[in-house]
Amino acid sequence: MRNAEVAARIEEFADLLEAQGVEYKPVAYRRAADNVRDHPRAVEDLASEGGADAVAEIDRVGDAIAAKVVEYLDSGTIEELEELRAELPVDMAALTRVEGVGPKTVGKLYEELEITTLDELEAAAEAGEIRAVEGFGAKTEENIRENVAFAREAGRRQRLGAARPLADGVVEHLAAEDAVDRVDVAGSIRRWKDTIGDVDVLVASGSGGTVVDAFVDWPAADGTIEAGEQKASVRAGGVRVDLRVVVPEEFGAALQYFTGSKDHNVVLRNRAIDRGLKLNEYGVFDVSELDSDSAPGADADAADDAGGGDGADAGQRAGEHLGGADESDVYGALDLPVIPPELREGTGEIDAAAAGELPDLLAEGEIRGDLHTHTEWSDGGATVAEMVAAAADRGYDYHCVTDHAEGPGVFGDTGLSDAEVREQADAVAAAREEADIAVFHGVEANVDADGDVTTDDDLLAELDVVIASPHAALSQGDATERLVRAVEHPEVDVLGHPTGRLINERAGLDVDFERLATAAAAAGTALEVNANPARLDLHGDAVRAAVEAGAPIAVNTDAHSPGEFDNVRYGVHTARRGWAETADVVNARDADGLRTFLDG
Ligand code: DGT
Ligand code: CA
Ligand code: CA
Ligand code: ZN
Repeated sequence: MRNAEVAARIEEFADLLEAQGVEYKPVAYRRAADNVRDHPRAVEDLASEGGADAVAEIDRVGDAIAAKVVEYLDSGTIEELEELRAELPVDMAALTRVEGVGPKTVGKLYEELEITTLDELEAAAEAGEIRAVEGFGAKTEENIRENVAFAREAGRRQRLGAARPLADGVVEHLAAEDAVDRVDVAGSIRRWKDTIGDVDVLVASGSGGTVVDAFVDWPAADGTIEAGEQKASVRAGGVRVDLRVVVPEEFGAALQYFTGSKDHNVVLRNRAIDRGLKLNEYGVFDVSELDSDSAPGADADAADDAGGGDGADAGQRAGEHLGGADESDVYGALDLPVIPPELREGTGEIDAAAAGELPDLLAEGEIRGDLHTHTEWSDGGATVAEMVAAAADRGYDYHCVTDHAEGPGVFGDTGLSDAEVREQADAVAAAREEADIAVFHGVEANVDADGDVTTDDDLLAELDVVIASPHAALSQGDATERLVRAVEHPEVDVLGHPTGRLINERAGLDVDFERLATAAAAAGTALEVNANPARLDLHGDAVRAAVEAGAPIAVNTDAHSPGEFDNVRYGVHTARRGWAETADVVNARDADGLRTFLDG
Protein backbone atom coordinates (compact mmCIF):
# COMPACT_ATOMS: atom_id res chain seq x y z
CA MET A 1 0.00 0.00 0.00
CA ARG A 2 1.64 3.23 -1.17
CA ASN A 3 -1.02 5.67 0.07
CA ALA A 4 1.17 7.30 2.73
CA GLU A 5 4.01 7.78 0.25
CA VAL A 6 1.71 9.31 -2.38
CA ALA A 7 0.08 11.53 0.25
CA ALA A 8 3.53 12.83 1.22
CA ARG A 9 4.18 13.90 -2.39
CA ILE A 10 0.84 15.74 -2.56
CA GLU A 11 1.65 17.48 0.72
CA GLU A 12 5.03 18.52 -0.62
CA PHE A 13 3.17 20.06 -3.55
CA ALA A 14 0.96 21.94 -1.10
CA ASP A 15 3.97 23.27 0.83
CA LEU A 16 5.80 24.44 -2.28
CA LEU A 17 2.69 26.17 -3.63
CA GLU A 18 2.07 27.83 -0.30
CA ALA A 19 5.69 28.99 -0.15
CA GLN A 20 5.12 30.73 -3.47
CA GLY A 21 2.15 32.56 -2.03
CA VAL A 22 -0.47 30.55 -3.92
CA GLU A 23 -3.80 30.69 -2.09
CA TYR A 24 -6.55 28.05 -1.60
CA LYS A 25 -4.83 25.36 -3.66
CA PRO A 26 -2.51 24.26 -0.81
CA VAL A 27 -5.51 23.67 1.45
CA ALA A 28 -7.20 21.61 -1.27
CA TYR A 29 -4.04 19.58 -1.82
CA ARG A 30 -3.67 18.86 1.89
CA ARG A 31 -7.28 17.67 2.16
CA ALA A 32 -6.69 15.43 -0.85
CA ALA A 33 -3.51 14.09 0.74
CA ASP A 34 -5.37 13.27 3.98
CA ASN A 35 -8.00 11.35 2.07
CA VAL A 36 -5.45 9.43 0.02
CA ARG A 37 -3.63 8.48 3.20
CA ASP A 38 -6.84 7.31 4.93
CA HIS A 39 -8.35 5.60 1.88
CA PRO A 40 -9.10 1.94 2.60
CA ARG A 41 -7.86 0.76 -0.81
CA ALA A 42 -4.30 0.93 -2.11
CA VAL A 43 -3.98 3.89 -4.44
CA GLU A 44 -1.69 1.90 -6.76
CA ASP A 45 -4.45 -0.70 -7.16
CA LEU A 46 -6.98 1.98 -8.04
CA ALA A 47 -4.54 3.42 -10.59
CA SER A 48 -3.75 0.10 -12.21
CA GLU A 49 -7.42 -0.90 -12.39
CA GLY A 50 -9.00 2.34 -13.52
CA GLY A 51 -6.26 4.94 -14.09
CA ALA A 52 -6.70 8.56 -13.07
CA ASP A 53 -10.50 8.29 -13.15
CA ALA A 54 -10.45 5.67 -10.43
CA VAL A 55 -8.00 7.72 -8.33
CA ALA A 56 -10.26 10.76 -8.72
CA GLU A 57 -13.04 8.78 -7.04
CA ILE A 58 -11.27 9.40 -3.74
CA ASP A 59 -13.06 12.19 -1.93
CA ARG A 60 -11.58 15.67 -2.66
CA VAL A 61 -9.10 14.28 -5.20
CA GLY A 62 -9.82 16.15 -8.43
CA ASP A 63 -8.73 15.23 -11.94
CA ALA A 64 -5.60 17.37 -11.77
CA ILE A 65 -4.31 15.72 -8.60
CA ALA A 66 -5.34 12.26 -9.82
CA ALA A 67 -3.30 12.75 -12.99
CA LYS A 68 -0.26 13.68 -10.90
CA VAL A 69 -0.74 10.62 -8.71
CA VAL A 70 -0.80 8.35 -11.74
CA GLU A 71 2.25 10.11 -13.18
CA TYR A 72 4.07 9.50 -9.91
CA LEU A 73 3.06 5.84 -9.67
CA ASP A 74 4.09 5.25 -13.31
CA SER A 75 7.36 7.16 -13.42
CA GLY A 76 8.43 7.81 -9.82
CA THR A 77 8.38 11.57 -10.36
CA ILE A 78 5.95 14.39 -11.08
CA GLU A 79 7.25 16.89 -13.62
CA GLU A 80 5.46 19.87 -12.12
CA LEU A 81 6.72 18.95 -8.65
CA GLU A 82 10.29 18.73 -9.97
CA GLU A 83 9.89 22.22 -11.41
CA LEU A 84 8.62 23.59 -8.11
CA ARG A 85 11.52 21.92 -6.31
CA ALA A 86 13.97 23.53 -8.72
CA GLU A 87 12.46 26.96 -8.18
CA LEU A 88 12.63 26.57 -4.41
CA PRO A 89 15.54 24.23 -3.64
CA VAL A 90 15.03 24.17 0.13
CA ASP A 91 14.88 21.42 2.73
CA MET A 92 11.21 22.12 3.33
CA ALA A 93 10.62 19.23 5.72
CA ALA A 94 13.48 20.28 8.01
CA LEU A 95 12.78 24.00 7.92
CA THR A 96 9.06 23.71 8.62
CA ARG A 97 9.85 21.52 11.61
CA VAL A 98 11.00 24.70 13.37
CA GLU A 99 8.07 25.88 15.46
CA GLY A 100 6.63 29.05 13.98
CA VAL A 101 8.18 28.47 10.54
CA GLY A 102 5.67 27.47 7.86
CA PRO A 103 6.05 27.11 4.10
CA LYS A 104 5.34 30.82 3.55
CA THR A 105 8.15 31.80 5.89
CA VAL A 106 10.46 29.36 4.14
CA GLY A 107 9.57 30.93 0.78
CA LYS A 108 10.22 34.41 2.05
CA LEU A 109 13.51 33.53 3.75
CA TYR A 110 14.73 31.86 0.58
CA GLU A 111 13.79 34.88 -1.51
CA GLU A 112 15.44 37.36 0.84
CA LEU A 113 18.36 35.43 2.34
CA GLU A 114 18.65 32.28 0.19
CA ILE A 115 18.20 30.09 3.25
CA THR A 116 17.84 26.44 2.23
CA THR A 117 18.85 24.39 5.30
CA LEU A 118 18.52 24.36 9.09
CA ASP A 119 22.20 25.27 9.42
CA GLU A 120 21.73 28.31 7.21
CA LEU A 121 18.62 29.28 9.12
CA GLU A 122 20.47 29.07 12.41
CA ALA A 123 23.43 31.06 11.10
CA ALA A 124 21.15 33.80 9.78
CA ALA A 125 19.33 33.97 13.12
CA GLU A 126 22.63 34.16 15.03
CA ALA A 127 23.88 36.90 12.71
CA GLY A 128 20.74 38.97 13.21
CA GLU A 129 19.85 38.83 9.53
CA ILE A 130 16.31 37.58 9.98
CA ARG A 131 15.04 40.54 11.97
CA ALA A 132 16.08 42.73 9.05
CA VAL A 133 13.66 41.00 6.68
CA GLU A 134 10.36 42.80 6.25
CA GLY A 135 7.62 41.18 8.29
CA PHE A 136 10.06 39.55 10.71
CA GLY A 137 11.08 40.99 14.06
CA ALA A 138 13.58 40.38 16.83
CA LYS A 139 11.05 38.17 18.61
CA THR A 140 10.59 35.90 15.59
CA GLU A 141 14.32 35.67 15.17
CA GLU A 142 14.74 34.77 18.85
CA ASN A 143 12.05 32.06 18.54
CA ILE A 144 13.74 30.58 15.50
CA ARG A 145 17.09 30.53 17.28
CA GLU A 146 15.56 28.72 20.25
CA ASN A 147 13.66 26.17 18.19
CA VAL A 148 16.28 25.09 15.66
CA ALA A 149 17.88 22.53 17.98
CA PHE A 150 14.54 20.86 18.72
CA ALA A 151 13.78 20.71 14.99
CA ARG A 152 17.18 19.23 14.23
CA GLU A 153 16.70 16.49 16.83
CA ALA A 154 13.12 15.86 15.68
CA GLY A 155 14.30 15.25 12.14
CA ARG A 156 16.22 12.16 13.18
CA ARG A 157 13.21 10.19 14.36
CA GLN A 158 9.85 9.48 12.77
CA ARG A 159 6.54 9.48 14.51
CA LEU A 160 5.23 6.04 15.37
CA GLY A 161 2.12 6.91 13.35
CA ALA A 162 4.23 7.39 10.21
CA ALA A 163 6.42 4.32 10.71
CA ARG A 164 3.83 1.82 11.91
CA PRO A 165 1.78 1.64 8.67
CA LEU A 166 5.03 1.09 6.78
CA ALA A 167 6.00 -1.68 9.17
CA ASP A 168 2.59 -3.29 8.76
CA GLY A 169 2.98 -2.98 5.00
CA VAL A 170 6.37 -4.66 4.82
CA VAL A 171 5.23 -7.48 7.10
CA GLU A 172 2.21 -8.08 4.87
CA HIS A 173 4.41 -7.97 1.77
CA LEU A 174 6.92 -10.49 3.13
CA ALA A 175 4.29 -12.79 4.65
CA ALA A 176 3.02 -13.42 1.11
CA GLU A 177 6.40 -14.93 0.10
CA ASP A 178 6.67 -18.74 0.06
CA ALA A 179 10.26 -18.57 1.30
CA VAL A 180 9.16 -16.75 4.47
CA ASP A 181 8.34 -19.03 7.41
CA ARG A 182 7.75 -16.30 9.94
CA VAL A 183 7.97 -12.54 9.91
CA ASP A 184 7.62 -9.96 12.65
CA VAL A 185 8.79 -6.47 13.50
CA ALA A 186 11.40 -5.96 16.21
CA GLY A 187 13.07 -2.89 17.71
CA SER A 188 11.30 0.23 18.89
CA ILE A 189 8.40 -0.31 16.50
CA ARG A 190 7.51 -3.56 18.29
CA ARG A 191 7.80 -1.75 21.61
CA TRP A 192 5.44 0.94 20.22
CA LYS A 193 7.81 3.73 21.17
CA ASP A 194 6.36 7.13 20.26
CA THR A 195 9.20 7.91 17.86
CA ILE A 196 11.11 5.49 15.69
CA GLY A 197 14.74 5.70 14.58
CA ASP A 198 14.41 2.89 12.08
CA VAL A 199 12.06 -0.02 11.49
CA ASP A 200 13.49 -3.48 12.22
CA VAL A 201 11.98 -6.49 10.47
CA LEU A 202 12.90 -10.08 11.17
CA VAL A 203 12.21 -13.09 8.94
CA ALA A 204 12.66 -16.81 9.54
CA SER A 205 13.67 -18.51 6.32
CA GLY A 206 16.10 -21.05 4.95
CA SER A 207 16.75 -18.94 1.88
CA GLY A 208 17.94 -15.44 2.72
CA GLY A 209 18.64 -14.41 -0.85
CA THR A 210 15.06 -14.95 -1.97
CA VAL A 211 13.74 -12.99 0.98
CA VAL A 212 16.18 -10.12 0.42
CA ASP A 213 15.12 -9.97 -3.25
CA ALA A 214 11.47 -9.76 -2.28
CA PHE A 215 12.27 -7.14 0.33
CA VAL A 216 14.05 -4.74 -2.02
CA ASP A 217 11.17 -5.23 -4.48
CA TRP A 218 8.67 -4.06 -1.87
CA PRO A 219 6.68 -1.42 -3.80
CA ALA A 220 6.82 1.13 -0.98
CA ALA A 221 10.65 1.06 -0.97
CA ASP A 222 12.02 4.30 -2.46
CA GLY A 223 15.54 2.94 -2.70
CA THR A 224 17.95 0.28 -1.48
CA ILE A 225 20.60 1.31 1.04
CA GLU A 226 22.31 -2.09 1.18
CA ALA A 227 21.47 -5.67 0.29
CA GLY A 228 23.43 -8.74 1.44
CA GLU A 229 22.70 -12.44 1.82
CA GLN A 230 20.90 -12.28 5.16
CA LYS A 231 20.45 -8.52 5.68
CA ALA A 232 19.20 -5.58 3.71
CA SER A 233 18.08 -2.00 4.29
CA VAL A 234 15.77 0.18 2.25
CA ARG A 235 14.33 3.64 2.58
CA ALA A 236 10.54 3.94 2.50
CA GLY A 237 8.55 7.12 3.03
CA GLY A 238 11.51 8.77 4.75
CA VAL A 239 12.02 5.82 7.12
CA ARG A 240 14.89 3.36 7.05
CA VAL A 241 13.74 -0.26 7.18
CA ASP A 242 16.26 -2.94 8.23
CA LEU A 243 15.65 -6.60 7.37
CA ARG A 244 17.41 -9.54 8.95
CA VAL A 245 16.86 -13.14 7.88
CA VAL A 246 17.60 -15.94 10.34
CA VAL A 247 17.02 -19.68 10.39
CA PRO A 248 13.75 -20.77 12.03
CA GLU A 249 15.57 -22.43 14.98
CA GLU A 250 16.97 -19.02 15.96
CA PHE A 251 13.98 -16.81 15.18
CA GLY A 252 12.79 -16.39 18.77
CA ALA A 253 16.24 -15.54 20.10
CA ALA A 254 16.79 -13.02 17.32
CA LEU A 255 13.34 -11.52 17.83
CA GLN A 256 14.06 -11.14 21.53
CA TYR A 257 17.49 -9.65 20.92
CA PHE A 258 16.48 -7.19 18.22
CA THR A 259 13.32 -6.10 19.99
CA GLY A 260 15.49 -4.63 22.73
CA SER A 261 15.54 -2.33 24.35
CA LYS A 262 19.23 -2.41 24.95
CA ASP A 263 18.61 -1.70 28.66
CA HIS A 264 16.18 -4.61 28.89
CA ASN A 265 18.64 -6.92 27.16
CA VAL A 266 21.46 -6.02 29.51
CA VAL A 267 19.39 -6.97 32.58
CA LEU A 268 18.21 -10.15 30.87
CA ARG A 269 21.71 -11.21 29.87
CA ASN A 270 23.00 -10.68 33.40
CA ARG A 271 20.20 -12.91 34.66
CA ALA A 272 21.36 -15.56 32.18
CA ILE A 273 24.97 -15.25 33.36
CA ASP A 274 23.83 -15.67 36.98
CA ARG A 275 22.31 -19.01 35.94
CA GLY A 276 25.38 -20.27 34.08
CA LEU A 277 23.63 -19.58 30.79
CA LYS A 278 24.57 -17.52 27.78
CA LEU A 279 21.98 -15.51 25.89
CA ASN A 280 22.52 -13.93 22.52
CA GLU A 281 20.74 -13.40 19.21
CA TYR A 282 21.33 -17.08 18.28
CA GLY A 283 19.76 -18.74 21.31
CA VAL A 284 20.11 -19.68 24.95
CA PHE A 285 23.08 -21.88 25.75
CA ASP A 286 24.16 -23.74 28.87
CA VAL A 287 27.84 -22.86 29.19
CA SER A 288 28.42 -24.35 32.65
CA GLU A 289 30.33 -27.32 31.15
CA LEU A 290 32.63 -25.17 29.03
CA ASP A 291 36.11 -24.35 30.30
CA SER A 292 36.62 -20.72 31.16
CA ASP A 293 38.80 -19.94 28.11
CA SER A 294 35.99 -20.53 25.67
CA ALA A 295 33.24 -19.23 27.93
CA PRO A 296 31.80 -15.89 26.98
CA GLY A 297 32.69 -12.67 28.73
CA ALA A 298 31.39 -12.62 32.25
CA ASP A 299 29.65 -9.29 31.96
CA ALA A 300 26.92 -7.94 29.78
CA ASP A 301 29.11 -5.31 28.12
CA ALA A 302 31.33 -7.94 26.58
CA ALA A 303 28.30 -9.87 25.37
CA ASP A 304 27.10 -6.63 23.78
CA ASP A 305 29.60 -7.00 20.99
CA ALA A 306 27.67 -10.01 19.77
CA GLY A 307 25.40 -7.74 17.71
CA GLY A 308 25.62 -7.02 14.02
CA GLY A 309 27.68 -9.20 11.68
CA ASP A 310 26.26 -11.54 9.04
CA GLY A 311 28.15 -14.59 10.28
CA ALA A 312 28.62 -15.56 13.91
CA ASP A 313 31.76 -17.33 14.94
CA ALA A 314 31.34 -20.73 16.54
CA GLY A 315 31.99 -19.33 20.02
CA GLN A 316 28.66 -17.58 20.06
CA ARG A 317 26.85 -20.86 19.56
CA ALA A 318 29.10 -22.76 22.00
CA GLY A 319 27.59 -24.71 24.85
CA GLU A 320 24.44 -26.78 25.02
CA HIS A 321 21.70 -25.19 22.91
CA LEU A 322 18.61 -24.90 25.11
CA GLY A 323 16.35 -23.18 22.62
CA GLY A 324 15.74 -20.12 20.51
CA ALA A 325 12.95 -20.88 18.04
CA ASP A 326 10.46 -18.91 20.11
CA GLU A 327 10.74 -16.00 22.49
CA SER A 328 9.21 -18.21 25.16
CA ASP A 329 12.34 -20.41 24.93
CA VAL A 330 14.45 -17.44 25.92
CA TYR A 331 12.31 -16.11 28.75
CA GLY A 332 11.39 -19.64 29.86
CA ALA A 333 15.05 -20.63 30.24
CA LEU A 334 15.39 -17.69 32.62
CA ASP A 335 12.27 -18.70 34.59
CA LEU A 336 10.30 -15.77 33.27
CA PRO A 337 7.04 -15.38 31.38
CA VAL A 338 7.31 -13.63 28.01
CA ILE A 339 7.36 -9.93 28.84
CA PRO A 340 5.14 -7.71 26.65
CA PRO A 341 7.38 -5.70 24.27
CA GLU A 342 5.96 -2.37 25.45
CA LEU A 343 7.43 -3.00 28.92
CA ARG A 344 10.93 -3.91 27.74
CA GLU A 345 12.69 -0.71 28.74
CA GLY A 346 14.75 -1.94 31.66
CA THR A 347 12.62 -0.11 34.22
CA GLY A 348 11.73 -2.95 36.56
CA GLU A 349 9.83 -5.25 34.21
CA ILE A 350 12.18 -8.21 34.72
CA ASP A 351 11.87 -8.03 38.52
CA ALA A 352 8.11 -7.75 38.15
CA ALA A 353 8.03 -10.75 35.81
CA ALA A 354 10.22 -12.81 38.17
CA ALA A 355 7.85 -12.00 41.04
CA GLY A 356 4.80 -12.94 38.97
CA GLU A 357 3.68 -9.32 39.18
CA LEU A 358 3.48 -8.21 35.56
CA PRO A 359 0.53 -5.88 35.07
CA ASP A 360 -2.68 -7.18 33.51
CA LEU A 361 -2.22 -4.77 30.62
CA LEU A 362 -5.00 -3.07 28.72
CA ALA A 363 -5.42 -4.84 25.37
CA GLU A 364 -6.51 -3.76 21.90
CA GLY A 365 -10.20 -4.53 21.63
CA GLU A 366 -10.93 -3.69 25.26
CA ILE A 367 -11.76 -0.07 24.56
CA ARG A 368 -15.54 0.18 24.55
CA GLY A 369 -16.07 3.74 23.40
CA ASP A 370 -14.37 7.05 22.77
CA LEU A 371 -14.81 9.90 25.25
CA HIS A 372 -13.27 12.61 23.07
CA THR A 373 -14.46 13.14 19.48
CA HIS A 374 -15.46 15.96 17.16
CA THR A 375 -18.03 16.60 14.48
CA GLU A 376 -18.59 19.22 11.80
CA TRP A 377 -20.19 21.36 14.51
CA SER A 378 -16.60 22.40 15.34
CA ASP A 379 -13.58 21.34 13.26
CA GLY A 380 -14.54 17.73 12.50
CA GLY A 381 -15.48 16.41 9.09
CA ALA A 382 -18.56 14.28 9.83
CA THR A 383 -22.03 14.69 11.31
CA VAL A 384 -23.03 13.55 14.78
CA ALA A 385 -25.00 10.67 13.23
CA GLU A 386 -22.04 9.58 11.07
CA MET A 387 -19.69 9.52 14.04
CA VAL A 388 -22.19 7.59 16.17
CA ALA A 389 -22.73 5.08 13.34
CA ALA A 390 -18.97 4.64 12.92
CA ALA A 391 -18.59 4.01 16.66
CA ALA A 392 -21.39 1.43 16.55
CA ASP A 393 -19.79 -0.22 13.50
CA ARG A 394 -16.58 -0.68 15.46
CA GLY A 395 -18.53 -2.57 18.09
CA TYR A 396 -18.29 0.17 20.69
CA ASP A 397 -20.89 0.27 23.48
CA TYR A 398 -21.05 4.05 23.62
CA HIS A 399 -19.92 7.27 22.03
CA CYS A 400 -19.26 10.76 23.37
CA VAL A 401 -19.66 13.91 21.29
CA THR A 402 -17.25 16.55 22.63
CA ASP A 403 -16.82 19.38 20.17
CA HIS A 404 -14.63 22.37 20.91
CA ALA A 405 -16.04 25.11 23.07
CA GLU A 406 -14.85 28.58 22.18
CA GLY A 407 -11.93 29.73 24.28
CA PRO A 408 -8.21 30.45 24.31
CA GLY A 409 -6.34 28.65 21.55
CA VAL A 410 -9.47 27.65 19.62
CA PHE A 411 -9.33 29.61 16.41
CA GLY A 412 -11.94 31.66 14.59
CA ASP A 413 -15.45 30.28 14.71
CA THR A 414 -14.25 26.69 15.31
CA GLY A 415 -15.40 26.65 18.92
CA LEU A 416 -19.06 26.50 19.93
CA SER A 417 -20.68 29.27 21.96
CA ASP A 418 -22.73 28.27 25.01
CA ALA A 419 -25.90 28.65 22.93
CA GLU A 420 -24.48 26.42 20.19
CA VAL A 421 -23.54 23.71 22.71
CA ARG A 422 -27.14 23.75 23.97
CA GLU A 423 -28.43 23.66 20.41
CA GLN A 424 -26.14 20.68 19.71
CA ALA A 425 -27.64 18.88 22.70
CA ASP A 426 -30.87 18.60 20.71
CA ALA A 427 -29.02 17.18 17.70
CA VAL A 428 -27.28 14.64 19.93
CA ALA A 429 -30.61 13.70 21.53
CA ALA A 430 -32.00 13.05 18.04
CA ALA A 431 -29.00 10.87 17.15
CA ARG A 432 -29.43 9.02 20.45
CA GLU A 433 -33.00 8.10 19.43
CA GLU A 434 -31.69 6.44 16.27
CA ALA A 435 -28.63 4.80 17.79
CA ASP A 436 -28.08 1.23 18.99
CA ILE A 437 -25.39 2.36 21.41
CA ALA A 438 -25.35 4.84 24.27
CA VAL A 439 -24.59 8.38 23.18
CA PHE A 440 -23.27 10.96 25.61
CA HIS A 441 -23.10 14.70 25.01
CA GLY A 442 -20.28 16.86 26.19
CA VAL A 443 -17.77 19.45 25.20
CA GLU A 444 -14.04 19.94 24.97
CA ALA A 445 -13.55 23.03 27.12
CA ASN A 446 -10.34 25.02 27.38
CA VAL A 447 -7.85 25.37 30.22
CA ASP A 448 -6.46 28.90 30.16
CA ALA A 449 -2.95 29.91 31.21
CA ASP A 450 -4.01 30.09 34.88
CA GLY A 451 -5.76 26.73 34.94
CA ASP A 452 -9.30 28.13 34.75
CA VAL A 453 -11.79 26.25 32.58
CA THR A 454 -13.28 28.99 30.46
CA THR A 455 -16.73 27.52 29.76
CA ASP A 456 -19.59 28.55 32.05
CA ASP A 457 -19.98 26.17 35.01
CA ASP A 458 -23.76 25.99 34.66
CA LEU A 459 -23.40 24.77 31.09
CA LEU A 460 -20.74 22.22 32.07
CA ALA A 461 -23.09 20.90 34.76
CA GLU A 462 -25.77 20.22 32.13
CA LEU A 463 -23.47 17.96 30.09
CA ASP A 464 -22.79 14.24 30.40
CA VAL A 465 -19.05 14.54 29.87
CA VAL A 466 -16.55 17.38 30.11
CA ILE A 467 -13.08 17.22 28.59
CA ALA A 468 -10.83 20.11 29.56
CA SER A 469 -7.74 20.64 27.42
CA PRO A 470 -4.93 23.19 27.20
CA HIS A 471 -4.89 24.72 23.71
CA ALA A 472 -3.06 27.99 24.42
CA ALA A 473 0.00 29.11 26.42
CA LEU A 474 1.76 25.82 25.69
CA SER A 475 5.29 27.01 26.43
CA GLN A 476 4.93 28.75 29.78
CA GLY A 477 7.45 26.93 31.99
CA ASP A 478 6.20 24.78 34.89
CA ALA A 479 2.51 24.14 34.25
CA THR A 480 1.87 21.67 37.07
CA GLU A 481 -0.35 23.93 39.18
CA ARG A 482 -2.26 25.04 36.08
CA LEU A 483 -3.19 21.45 35.25
CA VAL A 484 -3.85 20.54 38.89
CA ARG A 485 -6.42 23.35 39.00
CA ALA A 486 -8.09 21.94 35.90
CA VAL A 487 -8.36 18.37 37.22
CA GLU A 488 -9.73 19.71 40.52
CA HIS A 489 -12.55 21.55 38.71
CA PRO A 490 -15.69 19.73 39.91
CA GLU A 491 -17.29 19.49 36.45
CA VAL A 492 -14.22 18.21 34.60
CA ASP A 493 -14.21 14.46 33.84
CA VAL A 494 -11.11 14.16 31.67
CA LEU A 495 -7.98 16.28 31.23
CA GLY A 496 -7.46 16.15 27.44
CA HIS A 497 -3.98 15.85 25.88
CA PRO A 498 -2.48 17.17 29.13
CA THR A 499 0.84 18.56 27.87
CA GLY A 500 -0.27 19.76 24.44
CA ARG A 501 2.87 18.34 22.89
CA LEU A 502 3.05 17.68 19.16
CA ILE A 503 5.71 15.07 18.53
CA ASN A 504 8.64 16.50 16.57
CA GLU A 505 6.90 19.90 16.46
CA ARG A 506 6.27 21.20 19.96
CA ALA A 507 7.69 19.99 23.25
CA GLY A 508 4.52 20.76 25.20
CA LEU A 509 3.98 21.80 28.80
CA ASP A 510 6.48 21.12 31.51
CA VAL A 511 4.64 19.07 34.16
CA ASP A 512 5.44 17.20 37.37
CA PHE A 513 3.43 14.10 36.48
CA GLU A 514 3.55 12.60 39.96
CA ARG A 515 1.96 15.70 41.44
CA LEU A 516 -0.62 15.93 38.63
CA ALA A 517 -1.47 12.24 38.97
CA THR A 518 -1.90 12.50 42.72
CA ALA A 519 -4.32 15.39 42.25
CA ALA A 520 -6.20 13.56 39.48
CA ALA A 521 -6.53 10.45 41.63
CA ALA A 522 -7.89 12.48 44.54
CA ALA A 523 -10.34 14.38 42.31
CA GLY A 524 -11.42 11.30 40.36
CA THR A 525 -10.57 13.03 37.09
CA ALA A 526 -9.20 10.90 34.26
CA LEU A 527 -5.95 11.77 32.54
CA GLU A 528 -6.15 11.26 28.80
CA VAL A 529 -3.88 9.21 26.62
CA ASN A 530 -4.65 11.02 23.39
CA ALA A 531 -4.18 8.43 20.64
CA ASN A 532 -3.60 10.88 17.82
CA PRO A 533 -0.12 9.81 16.64
CA ALA A 534 0.98 13.44 16.50
CA ARG A 535 0.24 13.67 20.23
CA LEU A 536 0.46 10.40 22.21
CA ASP A 537 -0.19 12.61 25.20
CA LEU A 538 0.20 11.49 27.97
CA HIS A 539 3.30 9.59 26.93
CA GLY A 540 4.26 6.24 28.47
CA ASP A 541 6.35 7.48 31.39
CA ALA A 542 3.63 9.92 32.43
CA VAL A 543 1.00 7.17 32.20
CA ARG A 544 3.11 5.10 34.54
CA ALA A 545 3.16 7.93 37.09
CA ALA A 546 -0.61 8.20 36.72
CA VAL A 547 -1.16 4.48 37.18
CA GLU A 548 1.10 4.36 40.21
CA ALA A 549 -0.82 7.22 41.81
CA GLY A 550 -4.13 5.51 41.09
CA ALA A 551 -5.40 8.15 38.66
CA PRO A 552 -8.05 7.02 36.18
CA ILE A 553 -6.91 6.85 32.54
CA ALA A 554 -8.97 7.51 29.39
CA VAL A 555 -7.68 6.36 26.00
CA ASN A 556 -9.26 8.63 23.39
CA THR A 557 -8.68 9.21 19.71
CA ASP A 558 -9.89 12.82 19.57
CA ALA A 559 -11.29 11.66 16.19
CA HIS A 560 -12.25 14.41 13.77
CA SER A 561 -13.58 11.86 11.23
CA PRO A 562 -14.63 8.18 11.34
CA GLY A 563 -11.30 7.07 9.88
CA GLU A 564 -9.45 8.45 12.89
CA PHE A 565 -11.05 5.92 15.24
CA ASP A 566 -8.38 3.56 13.89
CA ASN A 567 -5.76 5.55 15.81
CA VAL A 568 -7.03 3.97 19.02
CA ARG A 569 -4.32 1.30 18.81
CA TYR A 570 -1.61 3.94 19.24
CA GLY A 571 -3.33 5.04 22.43
CA VAL A 572 -3.74 1.50 23.74
CA HIS A 573 -0.07 0.65 23.19
CA THR A 574 1.07 3.95 24.69
CA ALA A 575 -1.03 3.16 27.76
CA ARG A 576 0.60 -0.28 27.85
CA ARG A 577 4.02 1.39 27.78
CA GLY A 578 2.82 3.11 30.96
CA TRP A 579 1.88 -0.24 32.56
CA ALA A 580 -1.83 0.63 32.43
CA GLU A 581 -4.10 -2.23 33.40
CA THR A 582 -7.57 -2.71 31.96
CA ALA A 583 -9.03 -1.72 35.33
CA ASP A 584 -7.25 1.65 35.22
CA VAL A 585 -8.98 2.70 32.01
CA VAL A 586 -12.43 4.26 32.37
CA ASN A 587 -13.43 3.67 28.75
CA ALA A 588 -12.59 -0.02 29.02
CA ARG A 589 -15.63 -0.17 31.32
CA ASP A 590 -19.13 -0.92 30.07
CA ALA A 591 -21.72 1.84 29.67
CA ASP A 592 -22.92 1.53 33.26
CA GLY A 593 -19.36 1.62 34.52
CA LEU A 594 -18.70 4.71 32.46
CA ARG A 595 -21.88 6.38 33.74
CA THR A 596 -20.77 5.73 37.30
CA PHE A 597 -17.42 7.35 36.55
CA LEU A 598 -18.99 10.37 34.83
CA ASP A 599 -21.53 10.90 37.61
CA GLY A 600 -18.91 10.56 40.33
P1 DGT B 1 15.32 3.08 17.29
O1 DGT B 1 15.51 2.35 16.01
O2 DGT B 1 16.36 4.10 17.55
O3 DGT B 1 13.94 3.65 17.41
O4 DGT B 1 15.45 2.04 18.51
P2 DGT B 1 15.64 0.46 18.47
O5 DGT B 1 15.41 -0.02 19.85
O6 DGT B 1 14.80 -0.15 17.40
O7 DGT B 1 17.18 0.28 18.17
P3 DGT B 1 17.98 -0.30 16.92
O8 DGT B 1 17.20 -0.24 15.66
O9 DGT B 1 19.29 0.38 16.93
O10 DGT B 1 18.25 -1.81 17.33
C1 DGT B 1 17.18 -2.73 17.50
C2 DGT B 1 17.37 -3.51 18.76
O11 DGT B 1 18.49 -4.38 18.61
C3 DGT B 1 17.66 -2.73 20.00
O12 DGT B 1 16.49 -2.31 20.66
C4 DGT B 1 18.44 -3.70 20.82
C5 DGT B 1 19.15 -4.52 19.83
N1 DGT B 1 20.54 -4.08 19.65
C6 DGT B 1 21.05 -3.53 18.55
N2 DGT B 1 22.34 -3.27 18.70
C7 DGT B 1 22.65 -3.65 19.94
C8 DGT B 1 23.85 -3.65 20.72
O13 DGT B 1 24.91 -3.23 20.29
N3 DGT B 1 23.78 -4.15 21.98
C9 DGT B 1 22.60 -4.61 22.49
N4 DGT B 1 22.55 -5.07 23.73
N5 DGT B 1 21.48 -4.62 21.80
C10 DGT B 1 21.51 -4.16 20.55
CA1 CA C 1 14.94 0.35 15.20
CA1 CA D 1 17.82 -0.97 13.20
ZN1 ZN E 1 -10.34 17.39 20.70
